[in-house]
Amino acid sequence: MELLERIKNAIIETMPAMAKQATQEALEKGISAKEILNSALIPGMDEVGRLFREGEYFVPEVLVAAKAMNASMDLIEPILVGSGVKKAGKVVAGTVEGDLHDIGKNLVCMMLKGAGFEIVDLGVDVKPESFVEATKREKPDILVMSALLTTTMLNMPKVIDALKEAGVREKVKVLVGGAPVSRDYAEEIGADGYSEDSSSAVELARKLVNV
Ligand code: B12
Repeated sequence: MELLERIKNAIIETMPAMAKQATQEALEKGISAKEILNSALIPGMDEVGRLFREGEYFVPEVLVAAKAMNASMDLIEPILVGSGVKKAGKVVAGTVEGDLHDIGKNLVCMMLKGAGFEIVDLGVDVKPESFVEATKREKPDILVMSALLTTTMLNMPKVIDALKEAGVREKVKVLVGGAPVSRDYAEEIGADGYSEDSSSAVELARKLVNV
């Protein structure tokens, strides 16, 4: 579909205004928000990742590509999230300390919100003590942690330890994810769940709170 290609290319070519316009047109033509996400935004960002890995793109290009993805996500979020869904549970979410990547975490939050979860988003670079404070304050059913760097995923077990020290580990289910995180790693650090993408995160979250 030409419009999906245009959205994807707007991300790859780092053009936020074009991404927004093409997304608007796609929605008006009846292309679903889910299709825009899965067939244009995610493949577009994957390609940006490849160009970055191969040294063709540098951080500034990736940042503008992320802006383009967000410009499109702003339009599809209200549709994915829907309205009037009954509350499935409460989630506190954040990207772990030292890590500024938030696109994946935001997608997971968006999908969970769409499935009826109430989201308290702590943002990026979240210290273990901030996860603990939020767990005590908000009393969530699920704590979502995201990490995109092999170095920062090592901060996930620190959060779990801090929850234990504060005596709240048993009060919340811990769900981890992000590109470098694996099922084995999740098990190793004692998380309650791992999933590789935002759609399966919803299924898992539902299971964890018995919805
Ligand atoms: C965009 C991006 C950036 C942007 C981030 C903008 C933003 N607002 O997020 C900027 C430019 C800031 C950036 C900076 C850096 N980046 Co960067 N970045 C990327 C890039 C290209 C895309 C990441 C992304 O958004 N993907 C799209 C989303 C949708 O995918 P996702 O995050 O994986 O999330 C999905 C799943 O993982 C899962 N998920 C995510 N979180 C969670 C949580 C739970 C609980 C669950 C269940 C699921 C889940 O669901 C999501 C949707 O399906 C990746 C390459 C890549 N292809 O991954 C590199 C990449 C992650 N970055 C990398 C690096 C090295 C850096 C820098 C160190 C570069 C530098 N030299 O400065 C800095 C670090 C900054 C910091 N301290 O965090 C490396 C990491 C290497 C490693 N193994 O550690 C990568 C892999 C690129 C590479 N191959 O070299 N980056």
